[in-house]
Amino acid sequence: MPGLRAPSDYSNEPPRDPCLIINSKEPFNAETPRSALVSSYATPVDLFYKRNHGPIPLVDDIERYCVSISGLIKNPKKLFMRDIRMLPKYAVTATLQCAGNRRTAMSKARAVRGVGWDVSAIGNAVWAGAKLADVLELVGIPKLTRITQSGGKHVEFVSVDKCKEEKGGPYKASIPLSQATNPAADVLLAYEMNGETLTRDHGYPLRVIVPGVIGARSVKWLDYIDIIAEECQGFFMQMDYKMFPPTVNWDNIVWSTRRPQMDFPVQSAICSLEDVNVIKPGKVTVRGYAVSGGGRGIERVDVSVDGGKNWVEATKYQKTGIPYIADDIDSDKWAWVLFEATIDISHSTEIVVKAVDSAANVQPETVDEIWNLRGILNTSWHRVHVRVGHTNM
Ligand SMILES: Nc1nc2c(c(=O)[nH]1)N[C@H]1C(S)=C(S)[C@@H](COP(=O)(O)O)O[C@H]1N2
Ligand SMILES: [Mo]
Repeated sequence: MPGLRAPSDYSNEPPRDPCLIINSKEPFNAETPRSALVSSYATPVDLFYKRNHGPIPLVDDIERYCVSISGLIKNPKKLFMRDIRMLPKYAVTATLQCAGNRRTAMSKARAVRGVGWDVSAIGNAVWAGAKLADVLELVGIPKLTRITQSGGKHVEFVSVDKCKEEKGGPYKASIPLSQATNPAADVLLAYEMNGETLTRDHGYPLRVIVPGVIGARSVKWLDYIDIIAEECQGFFMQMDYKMFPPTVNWDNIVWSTRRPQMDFPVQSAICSLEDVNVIKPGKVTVRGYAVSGGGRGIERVDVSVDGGKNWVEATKYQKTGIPYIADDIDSDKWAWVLFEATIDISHSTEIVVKAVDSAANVQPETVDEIWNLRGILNTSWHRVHVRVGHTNM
């Protein structure tokens, strides 16, 4: 691993913003405060959630850093940063969401295993770098290839970080070759986030961004790429990040019966309010985010002020002053929409949000029907409680 090194302890961690809400220190897992999450369309890098499985890698010498591409291809190659920077640079606005987002709420229904997260294991950023489809062309794989002549069907991304789940080995994941070689899928080898060089926490010097797919497949600190016949057999593909039915528990689980989760489902959350709030009676503006996977836009965001009996439609936007329309030429298809609804509140109640995506997929009403032992993909209606208090009390 020339130029890129993984420490075996936590004495070399980067500095971090004190406003982050820390869910675990080692490895470092932290999320954005709710109110900060929706104060900008692109999430500031310092406040963007950080999801790690080991100590943060270091670059000793960026000149020596390179990514090797080998496996089931004829001409393996080593690519240095200058080779990757020589390719056309694309900027893709994409929301990254951890499959464990909103896990804490799911664990309240029934215990689950995993790091607890509130509603901010998600962020939206402008990622810039080379398209993976262009990179793979450099090693002789044409655009829109499903299988290489030597039988390669998946693209595996391997990092250097030491993860205990991998028994001290590196984090890895794969995506299908057909997606990797499809320029329209916008899979990037990114070296910039929001116009600046990637920071160590987010994968410096180079990371994968797989838009529309759970965060776990966007491998940080890329070391090498392997073209393989079957999907990656790593822990995070085969023993984690799979959606099991509520009947499966730790005694009867058979991991091989389910596929690794890829696209994320439709999701939304209220961010301008905490779980329990005391407010004055009158007008309240409710703000939050809504996003779906696979490049599906958001068709509608519904807000209820009576626990889900009656609904009003929220206003959606991506750019200020331009109304958002799903699948419109101006919409960022991989990115979230922010929403806003001003409602009148006269008594204590429950405010609820749910979104509908462009394929008319909806969110489930409660966690019960989607509960799973790893606590992933909690996309149930998001609810907050408001208690109306009077100032002269
Ligand atoms: N090398 C490496 N890549 C990784 C991870 C990791 O622990 N190691 N975590 C994954 C998970 S589960 C998520 S949700 C995203 C988080 O990216 P972020 O920390 O930039 O927000 O990175 C993914 N890529
Ligand atoms: Mo994740």
